[in-house]
Amino acid sequence: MNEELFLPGHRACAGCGETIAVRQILSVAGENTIAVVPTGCLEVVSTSYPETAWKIPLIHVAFENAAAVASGIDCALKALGKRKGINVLAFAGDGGTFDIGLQALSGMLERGHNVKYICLDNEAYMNTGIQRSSATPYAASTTTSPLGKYSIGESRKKKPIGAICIAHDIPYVATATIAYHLDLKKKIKKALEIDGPCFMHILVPCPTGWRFPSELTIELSRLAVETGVFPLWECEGSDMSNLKITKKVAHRKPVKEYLQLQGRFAHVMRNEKLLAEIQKEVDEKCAKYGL
Ligand SMILES: Cc1ncc(C[n+]2csc(CCOP(=O)(O)OP(=O)(O)O)c2C)c(N)n1
Ligand code: SF4
Repeated sequence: MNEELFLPGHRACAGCGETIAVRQILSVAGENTIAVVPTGCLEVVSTSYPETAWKIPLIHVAFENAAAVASGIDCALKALGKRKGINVLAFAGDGGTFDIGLQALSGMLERGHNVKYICLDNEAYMNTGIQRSSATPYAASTTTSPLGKYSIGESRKKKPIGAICIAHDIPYVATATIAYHLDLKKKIKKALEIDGPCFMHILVPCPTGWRFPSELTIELSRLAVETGVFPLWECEGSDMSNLKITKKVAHRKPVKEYLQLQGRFAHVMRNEKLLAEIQKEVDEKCAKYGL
């Protein structure tokens, strides 16, 4: 294993999935890496001036343009004749990826830059107070999709970001989560060996926003896979039929086991109809993926 490149002493909440993911990724990428980090929890907790948790070069960029700045770094390194052996990684939240950064991401993928774009998906805008994003799952209660007399929480389904990236016909798209760290690291290694754009969608549980005890972060990231809520797969090229499941689940657990540990779904536990609806949706998705 490489030396630790994301240091302790940062200001993330205990059990933050984002910081665990960054440690796992940097242990593979190594020190010849430039990180591009837009505004969001990761940037705020790890770069409070004059301190930094990062032992690699990092550029903090605006919320919407991680992919554009990473593209520029790719071009600049090429122009300087220094492109070989340097990894350019963009680390953005789901808000910075699914929503406001989507246009820049699409441009970067279309232009074919040699950037590995990593979306750390905690399923809401956590840094500014747990507002819903287009990655927020159906029925989750957030501050802008709150549970109420006439509301079940989030009313829309999660945006299929992986399929959107695959449609750009890029070399590699994959999902991962921190409980399956070997799967995650293998995928990062594979992406880094490719000369072209890659997109990694990483589920990172957030104790504060999902409302669960800090020590359950890894347990929840495992249950997301074991229940079929977040299947682990990889896909090379634009053909969705090339999608390969990297973690087969022999006996899928009921989705209730995942939801019941999270305060944002507490109301779902009291609503059998809603729970059955969510289970049905997960079953349909798993059938589609052949899980
Ligand atoms: C153009 C713009 N709009 C809004 C903001 C305020 N803002 C800063 S961080 C953030 C939320 C970040 O959410 P996400 O990308 O999901 O990352 P997380 O904090 O959840 O890791 C928002 C809305 C901003 N900095 N710039
Ligand atoms: S709010 Fe969530 S994502 Fe942000 S630092 Fe805390 S645990 Fe991490």
